[in-house]
Amino acid sequence: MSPNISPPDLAEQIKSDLRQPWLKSAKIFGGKSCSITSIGEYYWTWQAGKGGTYSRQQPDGSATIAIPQSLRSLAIAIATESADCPQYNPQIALINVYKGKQKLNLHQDIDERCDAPVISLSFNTSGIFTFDRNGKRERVQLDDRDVFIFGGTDRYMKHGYEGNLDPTSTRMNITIRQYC
Ligand SMILES: O=C(O)CCC(=O)C(=O)O
Repeated sequence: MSPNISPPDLAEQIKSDLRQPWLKSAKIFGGKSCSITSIGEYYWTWQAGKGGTYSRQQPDGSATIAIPQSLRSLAIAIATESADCPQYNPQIALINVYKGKQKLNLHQDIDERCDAPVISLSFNTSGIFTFDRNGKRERVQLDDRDVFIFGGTDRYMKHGYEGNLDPTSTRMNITIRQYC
C-alpha cells in the first residue's frame, strides 16, 4: 500500500472527469460481478474460457477513449515517487464499479506485455481487498482515496475484491496499466 490520492480535490476532479456520457460506450460488462469500463490507448475485453485481451479499437471498431489528464498525471506521479518507475506510461485505465454486494474473484493481471506496475485507486465507500503474498492469503480494507501498487515481486500476485463493507453503497476502483 502507498500514499493516498492527495489533495482530496484531485479525487473529486478525477471523478468529475470520468462522469461523462461518452464513457458508456467503453463499458465492457455489468452484472453479477462488478461493471467494468475500459479507457486508454488499448481496450481490454474478457471472455469466459479465453481470458482477457487488449486491442487498439473498441469491439464495434470505434476509437478508444483517452484517459483524462488528471488521471494520467496522478498515475505518473505515483509510479515515479512510490514505485521507482519514472518512465511510466499509463496506457489503460479499467474502471470497476461495485454496487451493493458485487465482488471480483481472485485473478492475476497477466494480459499486459510488460512488467510495469499496475496502480490501483479506490474511491468512495470502503471494502475488503484480498491477495496472496508468498502463498499466504491477506485481507486489507481499502478506503476512499487509497492507492495500492502491484509492482516488483507483487506485480503478478493473485488478488480480488470481496465486497463493500456497507452493502448499500457503491465503490469505484481504477487500475492504471501499461501495456508494453
Ligand atoms: O477493486 C479492486 O480493488 C481490485 C480491482 C482488480 O483486481 C482489477 O481490476 O484487476
